[in-house]
Amino acid sequence: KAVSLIGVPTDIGAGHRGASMGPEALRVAGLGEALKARGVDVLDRGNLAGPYNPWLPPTEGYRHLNEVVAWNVALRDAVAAELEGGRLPIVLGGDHCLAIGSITAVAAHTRKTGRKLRIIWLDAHADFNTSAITPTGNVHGMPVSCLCGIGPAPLVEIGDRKPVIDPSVVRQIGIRSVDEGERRLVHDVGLDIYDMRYIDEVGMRRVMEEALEGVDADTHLHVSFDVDFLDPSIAPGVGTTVKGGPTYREAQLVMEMIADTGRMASLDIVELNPAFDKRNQTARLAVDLVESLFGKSTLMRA
Ligand code: DIR
Ligand code: MN
Ligand code: MN
Ligand code: MN
Repeated sequence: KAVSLIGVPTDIGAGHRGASMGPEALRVAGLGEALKARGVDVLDRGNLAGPYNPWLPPTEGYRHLNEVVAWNVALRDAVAAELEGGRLPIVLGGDHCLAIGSITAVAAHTRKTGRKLRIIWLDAHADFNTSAITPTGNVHGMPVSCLCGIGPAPLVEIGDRKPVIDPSVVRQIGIRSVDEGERRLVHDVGLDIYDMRYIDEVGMRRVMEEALEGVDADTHLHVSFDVDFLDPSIAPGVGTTVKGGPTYREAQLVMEMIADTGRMASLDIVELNPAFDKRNQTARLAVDLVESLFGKSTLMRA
């Protein structure tokens, strides 16, 4: 198994500064070493470059749209190159607007190779806002809608096809914060959302069985891991904490069940914000969970 780490040090789409320090925090927490210890061939490609965050108010419903586009074009090309070379890209964010570039490359790759795409979106938020309904103008609240073809031209036309994906390939897990207009939109689009209430009612095991249903040998599984998915009591190092998230054990089960499919072929780790963290504990937790994503388990599996 060969992976490439791609650092994307920006907070261009976020509402707080500091996610730009995420890539280094993950390295300091030992992400590369942990994967190597699992027998993974790890190449750290270093960090991509892009525009500085000008920290401006929204214009026409978006903050820093041009800069968001520039970072995502760079990431799209970097992820495409890794997939082309047969390596699994791990995007070290950076805020979640970066999923636009990452998944654009992944979707194009699956079309070229004739594989089915499934996206597991781990998040407290649905990230399905538009300029008309966003309460903030922050593009990290819009990547899923943009990928589904709802958004500004330079973002919805970033791929070889518009829309980049169909909403039916997405499964969102851990959701507990959806904005007013966003609630209507995800309902109309029919987005498959396993919110915290559903997780409470049926349990994480069944949620993951449902979310992974139909994943087979022809599936490219992309995991977009927004660290604010986790309960803030164990993961304080994010800009937008929302109480009532998955516990440590629930999160481990998510990762373990994804690993069991053997189909994960690309991964984003986003929204880690060391400015809100304590002794890098959230980055270390993220590394712990990524080890499980790559097959770490207590006992040998039958
Ligand atoms: C909020 C916060 N829904 C917004 N979004 C996210 O600004 O659109 N926080 N993604 O991480
Ligand atoms: Mn491939
Ligand atoms: Mn989030
Ligand atoms: Mn997110």
